[in-house]
Amino acid sequence: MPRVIGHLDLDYFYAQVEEIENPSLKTIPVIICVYSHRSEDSGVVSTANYNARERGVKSGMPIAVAKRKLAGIEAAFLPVRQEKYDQVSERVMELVKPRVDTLEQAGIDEAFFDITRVSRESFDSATVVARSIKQVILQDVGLSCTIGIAPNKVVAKLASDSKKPDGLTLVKPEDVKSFSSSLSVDKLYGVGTKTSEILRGKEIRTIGELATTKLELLEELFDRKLAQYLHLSSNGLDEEPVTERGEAAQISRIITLKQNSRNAQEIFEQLAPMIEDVLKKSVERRVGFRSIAIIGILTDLSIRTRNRTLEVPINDLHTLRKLVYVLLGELLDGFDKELRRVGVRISGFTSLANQGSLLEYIKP
Ligand code: DGT
Ligand code: CA
Ligand code: CA
Repeated sequence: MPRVIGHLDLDYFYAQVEEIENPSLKTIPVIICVYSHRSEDSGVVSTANYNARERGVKSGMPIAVAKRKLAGIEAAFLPVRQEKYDQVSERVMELVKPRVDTLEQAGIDEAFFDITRVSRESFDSATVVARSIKQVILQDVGLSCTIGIAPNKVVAKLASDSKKPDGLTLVKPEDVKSFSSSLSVDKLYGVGTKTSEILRGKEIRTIGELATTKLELLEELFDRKLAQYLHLSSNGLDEEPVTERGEAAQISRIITLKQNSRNAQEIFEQLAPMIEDVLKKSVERRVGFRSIAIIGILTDLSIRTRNRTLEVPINDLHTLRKLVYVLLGELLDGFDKELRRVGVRISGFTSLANQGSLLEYIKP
């Protein structure tokens, strides 16, 4: 059955969130930094607005290099505010969900959606749906985003990547081949530097070249699953469903304490309903999780976290409560100030239905 699938990606996400909170930033380079706290400028650029990108600033670049590129220019270097971006992300997903058949969050600022039914299989109605999604996100949270619409996830992602920011690109079934054939192979969802290097070794640079490469050759270069995926996806074929399962990258709840405190028992009592809450959400999604974090906001508003990643996923309240209690103790050991707010976050989800998914298997 033909499908109508979308991929939505928020534009320069962390930096844009800072811009909407403080509009005076819109006219200057904004660089969101992950400080490693080893020395003043040690750390890397998480993302930057387009003003900064035009001056050569890129994600992953050392902060010191970005500073050099912007020497003499008024620019804002801001620390990552994860909790804030998580909240905005959650809100965006809430806005999109009722407008689509199925929503699958694929990262903090992106999601796949299936609109086969709401668009009645028509790419013209799909345009209307996509515009309304862009509109509601802009009106409600103030963010611009980019959407790609295509017959499947792989091509929808190629479509959204093809024109940013504030893009809307439709690739109808009959245009899939002409749209993708000249694109570089590393644009394919799941193809990282390692895979594309191996392909380059065989003079396969574009998706079109990959599409005409014999499956047997690909099977000599890669394991079978990856070879098949490369063969099909380069030919514009992808049956991967949009699933709500494995939805968000993380689930978190945070509260403000009735009064500032550093008494573990007292804090834990107030945190307990939040622990139950995140667990309930993971149960609803039918996922287990491997990472557990506790987040503390101190009286001076600085943020501290402690986390633990387990070998095996868990999904029971008893274990989660025990771990959170241990983490809370470790968190409090790290400073002498009182806590003002405290939260719990789980991530590293794995499906309990345990259906092996190709795209899970080859994480980009
Ligand atoms: P875009 O989509 O090109 O307009 O720009 P972004 O910033 O939304 O980029 P995207 O979608 O790849 O990533 C979403 C957010 O994830 C981004 O706002 C910050 C964070 N992020 C992306 N790349 C990196 C990275 O290399 N390091 C760190 N720490 N964070 C990153
Ligand atoms: Ca983005
Ligand atoms: Ca993204």
